[in-house]
Order: sequence, then C-alpha cells, then structure tokens
Amino acid sequence: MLDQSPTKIVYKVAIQSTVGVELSWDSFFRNSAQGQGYQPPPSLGGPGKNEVALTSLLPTLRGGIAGVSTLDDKIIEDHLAVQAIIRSYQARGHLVAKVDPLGIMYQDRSTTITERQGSPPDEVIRQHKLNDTDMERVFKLPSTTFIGGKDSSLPLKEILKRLELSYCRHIGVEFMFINSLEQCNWIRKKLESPGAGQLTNDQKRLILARLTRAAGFEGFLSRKYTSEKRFGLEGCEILIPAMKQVIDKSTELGVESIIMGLAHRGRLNCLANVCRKPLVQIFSQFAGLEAADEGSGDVKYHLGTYIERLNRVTNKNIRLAVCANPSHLECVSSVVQGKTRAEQFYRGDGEGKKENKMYFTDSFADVARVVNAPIFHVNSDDPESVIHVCNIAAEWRATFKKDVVIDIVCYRRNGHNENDEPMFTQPLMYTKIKKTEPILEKYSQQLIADGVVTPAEVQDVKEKYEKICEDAFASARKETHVKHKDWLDSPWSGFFEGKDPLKVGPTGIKEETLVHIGNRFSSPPPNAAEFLIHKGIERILKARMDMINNRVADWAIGEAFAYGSLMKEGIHVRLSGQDVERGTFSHRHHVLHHQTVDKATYNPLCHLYPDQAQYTVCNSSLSEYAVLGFELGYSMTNPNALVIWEAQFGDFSNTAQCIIDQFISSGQAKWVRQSGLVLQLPHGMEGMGPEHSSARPERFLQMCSDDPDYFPPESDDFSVRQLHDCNWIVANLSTPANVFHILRRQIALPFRKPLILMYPKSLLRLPTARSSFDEMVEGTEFKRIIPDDEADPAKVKKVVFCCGKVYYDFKKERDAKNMQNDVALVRLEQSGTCPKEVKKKN
Ligand SMILES: Cc1ncc(C[n+]2csc(CCOP(=O)(O)OP(=O)(O)O)c2C)c(N)n1
Repeated sequence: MLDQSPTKIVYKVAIQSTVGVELSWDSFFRNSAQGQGYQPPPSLGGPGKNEVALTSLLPTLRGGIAGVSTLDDKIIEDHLAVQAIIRSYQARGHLVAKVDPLGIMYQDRSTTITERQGSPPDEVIRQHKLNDTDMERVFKLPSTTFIGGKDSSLPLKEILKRLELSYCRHIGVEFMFINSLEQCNWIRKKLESPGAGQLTNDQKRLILARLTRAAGFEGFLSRKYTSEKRFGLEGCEILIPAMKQVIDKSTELGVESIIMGLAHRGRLNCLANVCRKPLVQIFSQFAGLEAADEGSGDVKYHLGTYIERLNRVTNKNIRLAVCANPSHLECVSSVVQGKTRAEQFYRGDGEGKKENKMYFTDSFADVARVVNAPIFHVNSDDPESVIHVCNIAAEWRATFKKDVVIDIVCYRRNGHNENDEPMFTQPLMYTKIKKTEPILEKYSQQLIADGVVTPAEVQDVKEKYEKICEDAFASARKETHVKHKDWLDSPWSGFFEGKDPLKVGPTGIKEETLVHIGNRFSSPPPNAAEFLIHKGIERILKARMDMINNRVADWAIGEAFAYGSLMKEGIHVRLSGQDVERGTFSHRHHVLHHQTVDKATYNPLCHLYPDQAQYTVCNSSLSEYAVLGFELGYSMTNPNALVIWEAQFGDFSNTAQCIIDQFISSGQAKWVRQSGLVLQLPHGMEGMGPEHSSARPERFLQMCSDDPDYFPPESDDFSVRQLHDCNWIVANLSTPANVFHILRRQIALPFRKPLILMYPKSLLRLPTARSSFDEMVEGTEFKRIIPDDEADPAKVKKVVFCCGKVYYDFKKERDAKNMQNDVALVRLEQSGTCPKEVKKKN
C-alpha cells in the first residue's frame, strides 16, 4: 500500500535517479536533501558562466540508477496509469454511456464495470491498462477527481466502478474541452461525489406526479381527438418533469423570468403542464372555432403563451413565456435570445441572473462545443438521472452564467405526427419501440418496488388528472369562439389601455431640442484635449455644426434628431447591424474612437440629457438570419423602444428571409403579436454591383397585405387605418425631415407596426437632399407624398411619381432642360399603402 502524496513519490525517485525526472525537480530534491533550498536547474541551452555542461554530468548521475528498485518504478507508473484512466473516463466516458433508451445505438454495450467483467472499454481507456491482478491494489487519488469522497485512496476495482457509475451509466457528459479548471472541477464534483444525484422519496413522488400529468395529457388527447395532429410527446414524457425541475431550481437560485423556444413536438404538453395554460383554451383549439378577435391564427402547435404565476415549489413568482414560432425549426432561437436580452436590459440584469432561456430541439451539441458549454447527454428512461442533470444545469447557469446543453436522448412512440406510419421507414426501431414499456409504467413499478409509493397512490394521481382533463373538455365544448389574444407571448400590459386606437401623436419637436441635440451631435468629446479624434471626424463634426448653425439637417442629423428626441422622451433606442456605428457609408459616426488609446470611445448620443433613455448602437456579426431574429425578439419585449436593424446592403436581408416572411410580415396576422422593428435596407443603383443595387422593395410591397385592392372606408382616420391594416410600412424617402418623422412616428403610433425603410446611399452626402429645421419643428409631420412646389398645375403636361434618390436625378435632368412647367415630380415617400390615395386626390 502506498499512502504518499504525489510530491513524495517524485521525491523518492528523484533522489535515486535523475533520469526521467524533470531537471528543476531534480535540483530541488537534490539540494533539499542536503538541507539547501531550491536552486535553478542547469540550463539546457548550453553552459553559462561557471556552469558545467549537462552531458558531462550524466555518467556521474547514472551512477544513482543502480539503486532504483523495479518496484518503485512500477508504483509510479501504475499511479500515473490510474491518473490517466481517471482522466480518460472524464474525457471519454460519454462515448460508452448508455444514454439510448432503446439500446439501439449501443447494442453491444453493458452499463457497469461489473457487467463488463472488469475490463474498462477501449473507447475510453486507450492505452493505460492495468492487469486484473492490480484490481485489489489501493491507489492514491489525484486532486482532479472526487470519486473518493472523504477517502483519498481506493482500490483500483472501486475506482473503476465509481468512474463507470459517474460517467458511463445513464449520463454521458462532454465537458473536458472547457478551458477553466474551476469549471471542470465543478462538474467533476457534481457527477463524481459519492451519493451525487440521490433523491429523497418526496422528490421521487414529485417526478412521478409530473410524469403522470405529461403522459395523461397525451393519452387524453389521443382518446378525444383521434385523428388530430398534435405532435405528442410520447417517448419523451420526461421532458415535462425536466423542464419543471430546471424552472424550480432556477427560481430558487434567483431567476424571475424564463423565455422558451420550442419546436412542435410536445409543445401543447409544455403549454399545459409547464406553463399551466388553461386546458380549456388548449382544447378549444382542437374544435376549429372561429376567432372572436383579429388575425388569421395559426396551427395550434405554433402558438405561444405568456404566464405569470407563483411557483408552488419555491414559493416565488415566475414569468414564463413560450415564443410563437413557425414550422421552420430552430429559427425561433434567435428571437428567444433577443427577447431575453431585452428583458435583461430592462431589468438591469447584465449577467443574466434573473432571466433564463431554454430551447428544445436537436443539433445543439456542436454549437455547445464551440462556445465551451458542457453537454449532458441523458437517458430519457432514467427519470432520476434526468432530474439530476437538470439540477446541475440550473446550478451551472447560476454559478457561471454560461450556456449549458441537456440532450435528453429519447424516442418517438408515434410517427412524425400521429397520422404517420413510422414502420414504413424505421421497421426495426419501431418494432423495438412497440415492445418498450412507457416510462410512466416503468417508473411507477420502480417506485412501488422500492416502497416509495403504493399502487393505490399511483392510480389516484392518474385518476385525478384524468378528471381535470375531463372537466376542462366539458367546458371547452361550451366555448363558441377562440381568442387569439389568449396566445400572446409578449403582452404589453398598459400599452393599449386608454389609447385612441387610431390617433397618432405629434412627431414635430421644439426647435431648441433640435439645436441642443444638433450641438451635442456635432461636438467632439468634452475632454477633447485628451481625447484625440481622427482629423476626418473633426471635419465631419465641423460640417455638421455648420449645418446646425444654418438650421439644416442631412440624413445623419435627421436620424440623430429622431433618436435623441425619442431618448429625451424616455424611449430606449437600439441600432444594430454590420458597421452601423460608423455607418456602412461612413456617414453616421456615432462612436468616436480615440486615435492613440485602444478601446477608448465616445458616443455623443449617449450624453444628450442626464435623464435620457439609453442608446445602444452595436456592430453585429455577419449572420443576418440570427441578428434580425435577435432584434425582432428584442423589439417584442417593450413597445416603448425604437429597435432598428440595418443591413450592410439591402440585398443582404435575403439571408434573413425566414425571419422576414415567417415572423415580421405575418407575425401579427398569425399570432396577434405586434412589433415596431425598423429594417433599414440600403437601396439604389450606385456603382456597388448589381446585387447591392436593390433591396428588393417589390418583395416587401408584395407582403404588405393579402389584398392589394383593399381600401379602408373613407374617414378622417384613413391614413392611420391604412397603416393599422397592413402587415408593415414600406418607405423610400427623399428627405432627412421625413426620416426624422417616420422614425418618431414608429413610437407616436397607437400600435406597433414594422417599418421597412429603403436606405439611401448617395443622398447621404447630396447637398440638395437636406431639410430645414422648419420641416421638423412642432406642427410638422411625416409627408406621405411630397408634391412638386415648382411646377404649375395649370401648365403641367406630365406628372411623374417617383421615390427615393431618383427624384434628385429626375429633377436635375428636368431643371437642366428647363422643363419645370411641363413635368411635375411627385414623390411617393411611403409606398404600398399609397397609390390609391394619390389617385383619389388627383
Ligand atoms: C427548418 C426546417 N426544415 C424542415 C422542416 C420539416 N420538419 C418538420 S419536423 C422535422 C423533423 C424534426 O426532427 P426532430 O427535431 O428530431 O423532432 P421529431 O419531430 O422527429 O420528434 C422536419 C425535418 C422544418 N420544420 N423546419
């Protein structure tokens, strides 16, 4: 038996032989044996002054080898082998863990070392083998394992057994790629400590009760609605207790709000049993009732929900939201991210302590490896292991504020949907599934056998839930209508209350506000003497200041006026997209960079007023799909914010097409969910190649509304009603004043509507494309049409309707030809909703 610490072992061998011992240790031991302190080892790079070449010492040192006993060598080697074995289990144990409930993936594998008859699997231990004869030998445990609990040494047989139980049973964890030793040790401790994951009888009963609800819900639906698609959870019923456990644990650790993105599978079950959405509302969706409110609705397994309730386990309040999502799997993930980020922002929760997000679908593991997040694969047929992993995951989030993935390996008892026949394509798997006992039955029997519950209790819990379902079913039959609003994932409490639904607030502002914002926006940082800005920026600021002094604004100033005045009114403004801080066309420059101090920046729009709302401007990554989804999610959280996403060039929006089609254009119609998100899409033929010339306004116009000929009834509210009734507003503007008004109008509207703004390029610098302060002061408003002031209506022969920058091209040409009296140029600043109105007025 050997009970020395590793330092002692090295020491022992070091004084006997220097061969194989690192030179600094050799020097340390040699000198300390002689009562001296540490001295540096001889240099390997050739002898220095007063040094003897290392090679010349070797014959003398070798002399010591004669005394090395072979036993000591073996002890050291064996200990190193044990250490390597432990590490192998931690790094590769998951490769053989029995996480597949059907056992198809690992048919040739058994679960424990006993079943493996003592031989550790080759996939795990690749080289450091010990013999059967070593099994009873006791080994000192390294500090990188916690399997010993209070014991610092264990027999090899026991070491292997405990490693198998920790890493190769029903939990397979991938975590050794994480860079932090602290985080690796944290996970090792959670999994390896003797008794880890053991649950009390009460906890086991809670799992059973939750499993009963999960299974009971699907069973009930399958009996009542035999031919309906519901994308049931059968085969993964444990998802419900798992989600509830994550929520319980997270609430206990301080989380107040959880936002979920779910695919179709098990969604209804989650709404019913995790969010506790009233069953009557869920069952009513099966009845195909007419809606009592606006919107087209969507299939039931796409709908979202929002619920605020007391968590009975933790006695704390919790807000749960499931985001509505389209069929397009996973695209809701970025929306959930953005919505969560916004919640964190408004709650001042920079570290994500109070918010949590959960996604449920496949293919997350690879992403997790990239972001250094641990991945827990767990067998869905072992409820207690699943719950153990859920606890670890929730604690991990609370401790390190980092992502974590739980991969519940399960099966699907029915086909893709309940009407599909899976035997067509997966005969062997489904033969096996048919023979596999449902988890509820298995776990009930297990708990009965262990004396945790009685058969009568099991039956009682089942019957009670059945009764709840039956009662709700009876109530649902009495319903005559469904309400789409019951399925909103982001209710804006208070926003609509007491508002005239068709009254737009003023968008013009006081001249002194324009001047104040203009001055700040045109000034260098207050400590300009120390904060060295680029000469080019100095010139830009000076030019801006000249414009302010002349009471005119270019595009960048018009925008800044909108942002600044909204922030003054308490509206948070957020702008994101590639290079938006300076602007793709280098015209915006919201973030000024110190020319000699790295990362020192100054953003004038953040320093307009001491009590202004916050301004966020951030250059984004190059995934339009993800970023646009994120900004949409952000915009859903609070209607009192102007959230803008700007594409580098308008055509780049096509990589985010799914977010545009499935969420932005159709979101309100399907899910009664409003968003005031602004998309700024650079548009115009200006020498950047054919693709970057067009932001494809025709596509956006096509998706404005389902009936292009629909025209609201004549009334004073006509123009607001048009905006209210369309899917989004499309505009191609020609003046800074109009961009100022349209951005402010996003907030002044009594509802929220996405705005698709064709963004100019050459107009950003065109001296004639400037607006006077007179067009932005109080009493002014957005101009949907800008008539031609110069042309005389009595003489005009031709009226040209145009929009955007071509107005300036036409005007230049017309004026050069002196045709002001022949041709009138009318600008349609807001398209889509406009032409009929123009026709009427003319
Ligand atoms: C982006 C996208 N591509 C294709 C589909 C079509 N589709 C619907 S469900 C599904 C399979 C999903 O598999 P999984 O997440 O494992 O869940 P399962 O339905 O098998 O339980 C596919 C490909 C989709 N919904 N979304």
